[in-house]
Amino acid sequence: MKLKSLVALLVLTAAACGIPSLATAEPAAPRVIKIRAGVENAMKFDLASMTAAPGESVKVVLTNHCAFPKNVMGHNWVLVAKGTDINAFAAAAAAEAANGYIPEKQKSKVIAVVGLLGPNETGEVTFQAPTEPGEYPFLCTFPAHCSIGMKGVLIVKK
Ligand SMILES: [Cu+2]
Repeated sequence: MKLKSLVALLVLTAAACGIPSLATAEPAAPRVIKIRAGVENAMKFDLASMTAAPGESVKVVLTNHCAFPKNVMGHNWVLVAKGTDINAFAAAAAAEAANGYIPEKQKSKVIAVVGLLGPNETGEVTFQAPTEPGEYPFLCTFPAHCSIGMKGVLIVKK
């Protein structure tokens, strides 16, 4: 009895102080989307299209199945703003190995990145899908991979 009233008092106090209860403070767990890169050493992702609701919390987990060393055939995953010219983006990225192939001057177009991975490495990124519906391209920015087809699209729709 005493414990119950103590708990009730604490809950009331928390509410009075504007402290959110645990249930509302806990953010929703992100939805996990697994992508495999470089299966059978092909320069592509095994997922060319994915969908998300506007503002949805998403976790992309990228695994590199390619056998070649990172500096020879690394793979990353870069999600960019709607309307980005990905060929121009990839061309600019190719010269920026020191930045993990993220073009410094086009950083503002980047929504989410899983950094460059070597063989059998896994990386992840958690982000909020854009709130504006539309098609958001993603690509691998390792030199030449995008032009060979290592790209896809995130479709944001209600
Ligand atoms: Cu790649």
